[in-house]
Amino acid sequence: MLGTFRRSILQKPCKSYLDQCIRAYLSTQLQEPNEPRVVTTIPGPNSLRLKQELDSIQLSSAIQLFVDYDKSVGNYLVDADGNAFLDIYSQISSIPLGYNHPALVKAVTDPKNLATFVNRPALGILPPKDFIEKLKSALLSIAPKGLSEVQTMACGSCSIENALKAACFWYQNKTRKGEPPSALDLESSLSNQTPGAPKLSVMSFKGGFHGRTFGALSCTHSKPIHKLDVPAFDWPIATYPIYKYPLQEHRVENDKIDDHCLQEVQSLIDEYNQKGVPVAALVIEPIQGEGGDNHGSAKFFQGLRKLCTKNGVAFIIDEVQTGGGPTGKMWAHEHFNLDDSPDIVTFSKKLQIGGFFYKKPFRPDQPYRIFNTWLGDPTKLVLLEQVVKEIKEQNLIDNIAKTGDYMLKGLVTLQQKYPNILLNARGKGTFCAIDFKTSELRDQAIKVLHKNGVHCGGSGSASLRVRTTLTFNTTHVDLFLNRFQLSLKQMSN
Ligand code: PSZ
Repeated sequence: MLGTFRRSILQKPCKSYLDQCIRAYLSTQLQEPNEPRVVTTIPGPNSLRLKQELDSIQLSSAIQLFVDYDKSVGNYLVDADGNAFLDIYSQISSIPLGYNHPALVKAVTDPKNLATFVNRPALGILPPKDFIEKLKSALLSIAPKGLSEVQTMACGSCSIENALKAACFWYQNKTRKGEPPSALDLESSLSNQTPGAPKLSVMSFKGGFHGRTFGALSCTHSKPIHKLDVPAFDWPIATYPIYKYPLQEHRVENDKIDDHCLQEVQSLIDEYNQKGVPVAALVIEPIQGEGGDNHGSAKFFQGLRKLCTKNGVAFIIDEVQTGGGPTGKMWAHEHFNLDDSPDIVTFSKKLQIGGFFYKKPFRPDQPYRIFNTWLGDPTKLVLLEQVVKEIKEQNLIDNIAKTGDYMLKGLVTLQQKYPNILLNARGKGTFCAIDFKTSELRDQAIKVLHKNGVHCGGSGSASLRVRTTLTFNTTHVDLFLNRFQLSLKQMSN
């Protein structure tokens, strides 16, 4: 595909400046290498030098590597020192097709998209004339069942922020029985007082991650460093089920864990209602991505849907990390066979643009209630349109379901070979993880894997997480498992 496209452009006579740019860019494109290539210590000298330089401008201690994005291709990330890593982390799960995918290069270099890239509009007031067409082809064509409307946003955190606001509007509209807000409501809201700024709460879950902005941060409970020194809402925090693995050997115990967690949700709703801070919304990840790859069962999510309906609570599923195919379905909550859809589903990452799908009653009743300058970015819809086309034409979700099954089997085999180091292999699609006996071992494994040419990351306190693109295939899995086994062997010596 890359080859055909590149050839077709390179063989044409070079007409315009844009043509020249495209040619120059495409002539630098590489094919995926056959395997990782590590030529320096990790991080290499160039990464270290750049990191030092950056540190004179800003805190740079989270930087792992500086990247050569011109040379990175497909599932291979090439760093500033020329090391080519097999990338099983894909920019914290946010690369859908791989680096420099030809369909995206083509869209960006297509003159008909030029004005979209040059002129960033304020989407809420002056959207481009093809905005509806783009929303339909890029977003509504993959909307979760039952959710007919969509609002775009710039990132995951602001999608959560605005989804929470939409839920509060909906809740207060019910409380007012559809009547317009009173003069007192309006006036008191300005000084953060009731009734205009009502005492409402949002339930979230231990270990959950929903972003770092102020409201979202009150729903985030994965690491103290995210929350330290920031005032937080006193909102209910329920227990996310943490199962015993392998699941099939612990059905009865895990079933009880689900029952216990669901009972706790109902008790917290009752408690906060009694306190006069009713629960307007419940927000949860289908798989806790940052908190350690914790998987809730279908039964648990079915129970939550019922409890939310019964108690008049908005049911928000945060698919910022799971949405867009990595679990082997477009939306991870499709694994749960819910009787009724969630009320709101948030997205970002693999979908390139942030936002949320919602049921009609969650549409704000007046303009400017969900609003900001950009409300996303239509250039990301241009990219997403191509991503969705590629997902459909290349059956990428099926690819991930199959590749993921193959990967999980491999992880289980490694876990059996290294029972003193590994446990709890789990996953849906290629959204897989495996635990280490200690967080030190996990951190060491990530370093050794890098030395062996695999770019990866952790989640929770002792998990290695796999977050591939949608083009990851069984050949990539073999390479990863091979390097993982080598790393485990080196760690055991
Ligand atoms: O450390 C961080 O800030 C990270 S590491 C991974 C994320 C954030 N994920 C973002 C995320 C998410 O996984 C879920 C389930 N919900 C919301 C967010 C926030 O999205 P962003 O980062 O786009 O604001």
